[in-house]
Amino acid sequence: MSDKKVRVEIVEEVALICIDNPPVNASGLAVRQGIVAALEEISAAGSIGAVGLYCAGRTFIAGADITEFGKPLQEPGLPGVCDTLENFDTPIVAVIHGTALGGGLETAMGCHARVALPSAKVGLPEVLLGILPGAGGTQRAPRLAGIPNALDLILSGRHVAAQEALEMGVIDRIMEGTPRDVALAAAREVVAGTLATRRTGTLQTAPDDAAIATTLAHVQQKHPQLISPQKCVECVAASTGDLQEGLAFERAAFMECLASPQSKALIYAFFGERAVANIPEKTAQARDIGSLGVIGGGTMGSGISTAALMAGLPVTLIEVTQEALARGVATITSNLEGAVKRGKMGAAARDAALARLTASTEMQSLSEVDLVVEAVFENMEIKKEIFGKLDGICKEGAVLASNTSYLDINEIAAMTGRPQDVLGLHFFSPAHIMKLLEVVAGENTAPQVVATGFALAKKLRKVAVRAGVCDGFIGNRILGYYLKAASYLVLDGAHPDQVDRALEGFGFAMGPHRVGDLAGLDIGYMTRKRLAATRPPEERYSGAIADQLSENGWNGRKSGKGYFVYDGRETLENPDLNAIIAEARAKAGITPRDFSVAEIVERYMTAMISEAARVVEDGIALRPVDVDVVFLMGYGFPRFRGGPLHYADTIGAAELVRRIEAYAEEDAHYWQVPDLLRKMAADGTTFADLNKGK
Ligand code: 3H9
Repeated sequence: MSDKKVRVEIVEEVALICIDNPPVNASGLAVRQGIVAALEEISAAGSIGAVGLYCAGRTFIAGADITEFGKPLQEPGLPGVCDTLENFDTPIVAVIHGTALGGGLETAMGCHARVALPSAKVGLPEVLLGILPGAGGTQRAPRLAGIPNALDLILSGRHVAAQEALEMGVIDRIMEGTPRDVALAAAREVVAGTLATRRTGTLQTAPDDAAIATTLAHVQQKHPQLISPQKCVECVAASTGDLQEGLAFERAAFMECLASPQSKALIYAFFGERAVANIPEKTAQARDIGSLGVIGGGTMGSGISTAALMAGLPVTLIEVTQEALARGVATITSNLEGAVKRGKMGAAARDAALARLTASTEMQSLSEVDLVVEAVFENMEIKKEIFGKLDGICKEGAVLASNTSYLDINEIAAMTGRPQDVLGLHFFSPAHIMKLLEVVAGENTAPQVVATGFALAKKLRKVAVRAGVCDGFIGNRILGYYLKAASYLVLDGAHPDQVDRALEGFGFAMGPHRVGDLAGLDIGYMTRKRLAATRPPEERYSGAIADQLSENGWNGRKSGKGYFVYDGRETLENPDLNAIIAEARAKAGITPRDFSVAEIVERYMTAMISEAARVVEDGIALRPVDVDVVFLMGYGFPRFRGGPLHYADTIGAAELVRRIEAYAEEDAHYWQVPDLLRKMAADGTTFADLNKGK
């Protein structure tokens, strides 16, 4: 087998081009050069009637090689390769298997016909990386599929199944077989005249000013801060005229997006989600997980059960009473129903998932399961009792996990005679939807058990991040710290609505007070009570306003009232809130002052970054990127800012130290410069350097 990334095979009157660049056939320099060389070779061979272009391995081209972005472009560039394909004298048919994404689909659209295997998918996901299809995609997709379909593909970035792509006009035919066999058969059909070919660039895009105007308005309203969605619409609008002009317009827009901090952050996030799998335990052999036990049928337990059932695992759900068990089963059923409605599964798959569920009030039913997740409420004594029992019930080698979001895994593990089998699996609510899983390694957790946590996450289609033991692990520990900053802002003079709006303007989906109302203010209330005894006397109390809301029974959305009042889908002002705030300020002897939007964002973000730096410094997170992924996937951090520590690099350690020292003049207990940040400021390192192990 040749080690060339692009190979040519001549079979009688047709030529086959095979791209072979594992793992995903990204079109890096060698692939681009190889395609051009392959076309030259085919030209030189003469008397070829048609060319079939396909890929080896698991997928068609997954796009441009993202690792080349930011480096000087080496010719030939992908736009030029697509033009060369389109202008080639002999018709070329692209054969798509796996996924043809971004530059991959653009390559296929540069060919003269497209055939897909039934299981193939196509998409233009560039917008998710803060860029746009920059190799002719914004010009060729509307020519093939019309403006509305092209806008849908380019702005959603979704993967479209072959059948839908056929209906859209993006592909021409669906054929079964191996990619090579289909390429050969399709090329022969081109020669025989039974598969039509044409140059995409010669087609005319039908103008659709209404679709352009509506989409532009929608994009500006939904993503006001994002550059690339708006540029995508402008490029598609430019596809109704001359092809070369449209391509030049697209090129300029692409380069502008690529140079933006937004695309750098989004590309960082893409690689970050994969980098977190690089853990010390990655070479350990994960244990086989063929079945799951879940203790607790509340929101979390039911969500975890749903996720496992949807992934094809049998689940045994345990509750203390028949009534609680019935409630858990009802929640799981309704979760699965929701998945059917969202198109995530069909009715038959839902029925099969439910058939995999066993419900029991006997812990003994867990004796044969491979992994147990305890998901009862946050009470150390109850958890300890459960783990003590599990130790006596579960088979040897079973993995015993707690879904605690704060508590000490080592203390829980110590209740068993097998602490090496115990770890934390911290799911995020709703657990069948949220993609984040914190895998918490205790001091005695065996490497295979940590690896098993990661393997389970993969099975459940979640992104696992490794965390060490501390109160709140990575995410909730940092959250607990910066929520105090938000409370101090309100105590000192800002209004909760003003704080929320400032942070929503920064890019958070919701400000902290709206999130608090959504999650339930009673959670924070109970946590403050739990930690009251450990609060140092010099700490300024931040919970006075939230305490009063909870004590009034106003726990947020579920009670119709919290920081805001909820009337159906409407969020209104809470008319009693100002009096509560005034009373708390008066009690603490505070004269309120004004805060600008910039100062609110600055203080809140500096607090988040400080604690995130300490989490890295303490080794709770392996690297800064682990913190970033937790925040992007679990805490609604704006993806286009890359995560708190990627964002921190845009400010710089020296400026962050300066800010913290200035704030410390008001409150030297809360605002302390993390050692790591001070060191970084002194030696000029960045969090990006730490990610690279520098
Ligand atoms: C583009 O095309 C721009 C053009 O319009 C214009 C140009 C001028 N490049 O995800 P996986 C790596 S922008 C480089 O775990 P899966 C990935 O990091 C591009 N590397 O596999 C990982 O490495 P590692 C538009 C890439 O089976 C390994 O491959 N395209 C690229 O779960 C396996 O990946 C996209 O945005 C790449 N393009 O999923 C598609 N793609 O093993 C991006 C992947 O070291 N890719 N890698 O961690 C994907 O969505 C998924 O990778 C895919 C496979 C669905 C293809």
